[in-house]
Amino acid sequence: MSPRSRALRRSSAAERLSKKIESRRAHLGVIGLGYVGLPLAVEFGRAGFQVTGIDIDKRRVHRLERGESYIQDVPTSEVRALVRAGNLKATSDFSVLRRIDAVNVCVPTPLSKQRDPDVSYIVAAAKQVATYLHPGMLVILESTTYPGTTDELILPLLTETGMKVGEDFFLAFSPERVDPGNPRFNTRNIPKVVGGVTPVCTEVAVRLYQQRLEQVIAVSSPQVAEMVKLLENTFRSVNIGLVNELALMCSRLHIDVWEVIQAAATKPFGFMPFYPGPGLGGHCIPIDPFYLSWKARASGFEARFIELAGYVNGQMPDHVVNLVAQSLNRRGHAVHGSRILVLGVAYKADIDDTRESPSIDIMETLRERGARIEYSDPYVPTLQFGGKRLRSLPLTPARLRRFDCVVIATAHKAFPYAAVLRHSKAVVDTRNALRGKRSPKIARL
Ligand code: SAJ
Repeated sequence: MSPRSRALRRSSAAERLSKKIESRRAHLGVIGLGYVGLPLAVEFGRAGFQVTGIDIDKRRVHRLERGESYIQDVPTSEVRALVRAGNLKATSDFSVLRRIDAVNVCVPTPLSKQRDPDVSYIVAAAKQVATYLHPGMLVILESTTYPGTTDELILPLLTETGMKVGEDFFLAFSPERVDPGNPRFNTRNIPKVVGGVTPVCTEVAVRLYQQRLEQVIAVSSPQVAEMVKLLENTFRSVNIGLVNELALMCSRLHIDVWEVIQAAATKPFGFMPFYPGPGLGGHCIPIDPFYLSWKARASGFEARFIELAGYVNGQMPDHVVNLVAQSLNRRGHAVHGSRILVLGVAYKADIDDTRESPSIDIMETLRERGARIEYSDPYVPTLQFGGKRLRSLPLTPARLRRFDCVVIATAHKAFPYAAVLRHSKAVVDTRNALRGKRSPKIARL
C-alpha cells in the first residue's frame, strides 16, 4: 500500500469521502461552466455521479437546465441526456455547496490591464467555497495560475473557518489541459496531474479523477502541479517566439522559413516543429507565461525568455500589416482607402474562439491606417469590430475580386484556397495555407 493510501486510511473523513466517491454516492460540484468546467462536469455525470454546475452567468445556467450545450466540444445530446437522467444540474446559487462533497474550481485567470495576474475570479470562488465548506469536503483548483496560489491564497481562506486541511477538508491543484477543438484528446483521455496540500489531499483527489479519467499523475504538492501547467504553455510560447524570430530573419535573408521548418521536422528526435504566425492568440498561451514571470519577478528573478518571447510574438501583427502595405504598394495602392478582406478571425484553425486573436489586432491596425476591412470566417458568423457588428462574408469569386488584398490570418480547413488564389488581386499568407505556391500576388511570412 502506498504511503498516500496509508495516510488516507488514518483519516476517517478522507476514508468516508473516498468510499462515497468510489460508490458514486458523492455529490460533485463544478464552479465555472466554460470550456474547462462543462466538459469536466459532463465526464463526471457520465461516470454516474450527481453533478451540480455552478456559474454566475445565468444565461449559461438556463441553457444547461434546458439541456443545451454552448461549448463546441460538448454535444447538446450529452447535456440533454444527463440533465434528464438527473446527473447534471446547473445553478447560480453557491449555497448548493453545503451538499457538495467535492468541488472543482474552473474559473478564468486573465491578466489585468497592467499585464499582472488577475486572480479575482479564483478568490471570489474560494470565498464562496469557504462560506459553505463543511467537514469531509474536497476542493480542487483547476484554473491556470502562478505557483503558490493554492497554498498562499486559497488555503488561508479555507482554514479561516477553523477546519484543518488534510483532516477536516482536502485541498489540491490540478491543471486543466483542455485543448478546444482537438479531435483526438479530450477531458477523459488527457493525462491529469494533481498535487494536494497534504498526501491525504492528493490521494483523495487522485481517487476522484480515477473514477472517470484514463490516467492520473500524482505530484508532491500544489506548487509542482501549478508549475507543470506553466512549463507546458511557456514551452509553447517561447518556441513560437523562436520560430517567429526565425521567420523575420529568413525574410531578410530571402530564405523560405516554411521549407526550413519542414526539412528540420524530418529529424526523428530532439526536434518539435512550431510554425510562424500572425501572433499569439487564445486564452492560454499569450497569458499563462506572464503568470510565471510575474511570480518570478516577485521572488526577485527575471524570466527573460518569457518576456522576450512575449515581445517577439507581440510584434507579429505589425509585421503582417507591413507585409500588407508592401503588397499594396507594389501595385500602386496605399493602405488608406484600400479594401482588405481578412480570412479567419478565430485565434487558431477550425475553432470559433476569437479571444486574444491576432487577426483582430491586424484588422484594428489596418483600420487605423484607413483601410476598409471585411472578414470571412465560417466559425464566427458575426464580429463586433470598429463599433459595428460585422458579418462574415461568404467567399465568392466576385467578392474576392472586389478586394485590393486578402489576408489569410487563420488557416481554417474550410477555406477554398485555390479559389482565393485565383480570384484575389493580392494575398498575404501568414500561415503558409497556400502550401508554398509561387505567384507575384502572394506575400508570405
Ligand atoms: N501558434 C503559432 N505557431 C505554432 C503554434 C501555435 O503561431 O506553431 C499560435 C496559434 O495560432 C494560436 C496560439 O499560437 O494563436 C496558441 O496556439 P496553441 O496551438 O497553443 O493553442 P491553444 O492556445 O488552444 O493552446 C492549447 C493549450 N492547451 C492548454 O492550455 C490545456 C496548449 O497547452 C496546447 O498544447 C495547445 O492547445 C495545442 O496543442 O493545441
